[in-house]
Amino acid sequence: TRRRSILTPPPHLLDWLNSAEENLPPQFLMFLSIPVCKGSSFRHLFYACYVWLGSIGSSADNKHLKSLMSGLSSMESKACCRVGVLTVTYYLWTTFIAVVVGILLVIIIKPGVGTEMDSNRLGGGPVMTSADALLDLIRNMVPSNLIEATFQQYKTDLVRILKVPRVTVQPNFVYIMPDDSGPTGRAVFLELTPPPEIHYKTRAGSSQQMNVLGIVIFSATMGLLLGKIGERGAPLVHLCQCINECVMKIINTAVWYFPFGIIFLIAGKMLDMQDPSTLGKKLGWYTITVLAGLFVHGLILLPFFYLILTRKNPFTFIRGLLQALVIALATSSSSATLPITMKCLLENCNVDRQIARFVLPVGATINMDGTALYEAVAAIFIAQVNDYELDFSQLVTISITATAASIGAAGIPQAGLVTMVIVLTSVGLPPDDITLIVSIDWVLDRFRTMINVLGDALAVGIIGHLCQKDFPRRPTGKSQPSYGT
Ligand code: DAS
Repeated sequence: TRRRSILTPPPHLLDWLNSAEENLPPQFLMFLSIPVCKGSSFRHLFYACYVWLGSIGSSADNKHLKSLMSGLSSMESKACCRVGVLTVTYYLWTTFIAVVVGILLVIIIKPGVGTEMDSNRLGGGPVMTSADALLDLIRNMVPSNLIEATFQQYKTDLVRILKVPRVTVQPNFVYIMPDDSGPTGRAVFLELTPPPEIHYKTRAGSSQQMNVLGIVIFSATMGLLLGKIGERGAPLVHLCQCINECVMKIINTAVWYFPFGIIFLIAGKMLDMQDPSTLGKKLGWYTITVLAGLFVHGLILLPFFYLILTRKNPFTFIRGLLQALVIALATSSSSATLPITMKCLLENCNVDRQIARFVLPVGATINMDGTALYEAVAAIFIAQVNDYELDFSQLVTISITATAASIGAAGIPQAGLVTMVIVLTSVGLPPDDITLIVSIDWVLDRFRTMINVLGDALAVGIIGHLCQKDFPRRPTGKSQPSYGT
């Protein structure tokens, strides 16, 4: 029998978790799993942070967070911490290397130099030093006490609306005690991510979730503990539907006008140039620089790391990932590709299920080598177009903010273009200069998404190989997986 790890919940709770995991939201699993873990506070914290990271990455697809959960809870505690620390270290290291590759290439190729942009565009505003930018980045990561005040207000409102004696606010959850009977009372969880939802057990025992407003209005039909409004809530329902219609109308109209807006933004930038005809040529060199960087990092450096660390042929492993790479190229979304990547790893690359379910969801969240490289190149390209000299400290700032921005980018199309604002503002460049590169971004996004997916998958192969000895023996006598034979 396998020695129970301190992170493994008691068997009956683990069974309940596995049975409930199909219906419950990932944050609930994290919320519930922390109290059942024993052991040192560090392990608690590590476990919670790790699962939280996975939940961000997998919230688009709950089942991957649940696979992360079951991968975690079935691992020995030492293995769990070793794999987790290795994973985060490897991801940060490869992302930083990608940024350095991008910076070196854009400095050597100089795609944006010689555009003679109207140089007085950058002056006038307050000069932001690199230190300011970095401190600003850290300050913005720390939630302001506004959130705390909001939580407090929320608690007061909830106690009033739901007519319950007590409400406990957790990050992302509000734990509502329907009566003062303590934890044995019928717990109702309120998820704070909009629209706020309530998770509860109906009399039939199945777990349901509905928008708070929906429940308060329809509670008569749901027989819930909340106040009874029923038909009297019909006007409010109609109002919500009208508001929803208006919002959709506004969004659809705005989407129709986006292409025209982009054209005029680009035209405005070209008018700032002494010789607008150079923009096309510069964009061509910029595209070559990004693609060269992605090629060097994705098909030379990452396979080299794989070869050095596992002593196996990396291209055999990559061949097993072709389906996932094609999907990444087609969809420009590493989150949408996640299930295919998992399937390729398990079926073609024969990696261990526990490792794949442990490493991949977090990689889809925090590991975007292609995006980090692209943001560093784009920021320096924009500086070159503006004839704006960057000193060494600003290059260091770009490497740090590009790494941070790639961690914050979602696995959806053109997310990297959005988070690039962080990088540009950190070195005093005008964020609206993104329009210089927006026309070519939809192409480059596909290739950087491929490298993001490739980086995550190779990490599974490498970490699985390095932590092979940590895995509990397979009771069925199945041979241990071989990584990328
Ligand atoms: N499209 C993003 C992804 O899915 C990458 C990016 O926008 O930079 O990984």
